[in-house]
Amino acid sequence: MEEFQLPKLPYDYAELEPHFDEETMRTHHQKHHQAYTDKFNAALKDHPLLFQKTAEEIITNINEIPEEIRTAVKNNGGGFINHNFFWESLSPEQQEIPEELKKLLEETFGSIDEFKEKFSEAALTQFGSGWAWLVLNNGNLEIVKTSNQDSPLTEGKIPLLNIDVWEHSYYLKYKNRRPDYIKAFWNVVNWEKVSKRFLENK
Ligand code: MN3
Repeated sequence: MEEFQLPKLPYDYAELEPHFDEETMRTHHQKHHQAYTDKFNAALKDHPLLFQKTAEEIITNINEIPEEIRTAVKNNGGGFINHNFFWESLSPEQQEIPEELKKLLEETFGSIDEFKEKFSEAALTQFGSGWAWLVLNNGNLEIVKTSNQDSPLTEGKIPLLNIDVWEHSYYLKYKNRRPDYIKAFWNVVNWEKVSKRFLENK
């Protein structure tokens, strides 16, 4: 039985400074993400066959998970994959949006600025804890929000980019200023990765 493991970050904790601070990155990864990983494994331990699936497969088909562990798996397995996805969506290097994705973003939202505005608005207006996402839904780009650790995968949508708007992702540096954290996010988006996900799933 191979348990799910907290992945290493593809950059150092301090590398996203000054946008995302080192202490937040370290706590977010080593404490919060580790806790989701541990609780996800704990929820699955009496159902060892589930360890043969990927975490994404488990969350995509959450309604097939035994009822007695479904909520724990949804919350902690969701937390596990949403954070994996978030870390990989970030980069210390400022990146341009690759051409094909850029074109579709412009066609869909009017301009890159309008896309960023709408995505930021979704992140800002997610009430309480949750995430904002850019997804592919039947080949169309859409901005969606999810509560808690829910994933668009459960609704059959393909995630391309996400932002964590749980307070633990910004409170140490930005206190209650979620808008400043969202603004900072645009400096650390890994557009190469977002584009790769888009090209693989379009
Ligand atoms: Mn988080």
